[in-house]
Amino acid sequence: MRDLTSDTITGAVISTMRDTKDPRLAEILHSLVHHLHAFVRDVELTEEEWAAGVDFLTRTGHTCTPTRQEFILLSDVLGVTMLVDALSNRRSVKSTQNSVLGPYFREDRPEHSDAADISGGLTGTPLFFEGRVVDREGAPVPGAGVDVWHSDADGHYDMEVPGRTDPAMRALFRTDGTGHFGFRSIRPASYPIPGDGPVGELMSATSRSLMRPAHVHVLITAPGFQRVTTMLFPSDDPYLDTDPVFGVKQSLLDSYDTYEADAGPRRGLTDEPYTLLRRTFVLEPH
Ligand code: MBD
Ligand code: FE
Repeated sequence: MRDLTSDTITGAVISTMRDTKDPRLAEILHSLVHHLHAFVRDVELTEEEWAAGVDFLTRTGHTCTPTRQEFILLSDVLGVTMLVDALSNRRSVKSTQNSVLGPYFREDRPEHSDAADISGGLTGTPLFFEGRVVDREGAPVPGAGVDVWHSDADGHYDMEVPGRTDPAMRALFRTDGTGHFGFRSIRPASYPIPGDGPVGELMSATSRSLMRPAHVHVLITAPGFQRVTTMLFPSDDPYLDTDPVFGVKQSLLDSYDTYEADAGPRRGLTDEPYTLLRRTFVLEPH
C-alpha cells in the first residue's frame, strides 16, 4: 500500500463511502468531505487552529439547553439558515416570505382566543395586532394555526425576564371563518442576540454587532399550504441593515403605526399611545 498524502487523502475518504445506501446521503457526504478538505488546504489549517475549532464546536454543544439553542444561533449568524430558506422556498412574490425561526420558539405556549391580551401583565407600549390569512387568490384561510412570539420593551423574551417562568408574549391562535386572528400585547424593542456563549465570541472577534431590529415572530400552518415562518419589523428600526442573522426582507417591514389614546382604530381601549400592526399573510399552496 501507498502512504496517503495531502493530495490523495480526500479521494481515499470519499471512496470509503462508496457503498452508502441512500443516494442523497452519499451525495451530501461526498460534497461535505470535498469542501471540508478544500477549506483545510486553502487556509493551511494548523493543529492548534483545528483544536480551537473542535473546542469551539464542543462548547457550542454544551451551551445548548431546552431554551437556548446555540447551534441554531451559529447557523443564523453564519447565514446558513437564510441560505437554506432561500434555496427551499422559492415563493411567488405575492406570498408572504419566510425569515428565521430563531432560538425562542416554545412548544409549551398557551392557545388563546381572538383578541386576547397576551402581555402577561408586562408593561410597555400597548400593541394591537390584527392579522388575516388568505390564499394566493385572496380567499380567507379559516382554521389556520398562527403562532406569535416576541420580546418585551427591554428586548427580553419571557424566559429571559428576571423572575418569570410562565409563558408571556406568545400564543397560538386559530383564524376564524374570515381568516382573521388578533391579539393585544406590548411593543417589542430591538435587542442583542445572546452574546455570552461561543457565538458571542465569534461576533466580537469579527467586530459584528449583536443588535437585532425589533420584531414580532409569526408562524402559520394550514392544511394544503406551505408553512410560513416569518417576522415583522418596524420600517424605521435603526438595525435593519445590520441584522446579525440576515432575517430582514423588504416585504417584512411594517409601519408599526402609533396613535394617541383617543385616536385611531383602537381609540378608547388604552389611556396611553398605542401601536397598531395590521397584516395580511398570503399562503403558498403545497
Ligand atoms: C432572536 O430573537 C431571533 O429572532 C433570532 C433569529 C436569533 C436570535 C434572537
Ligand atoms: Fe426573535
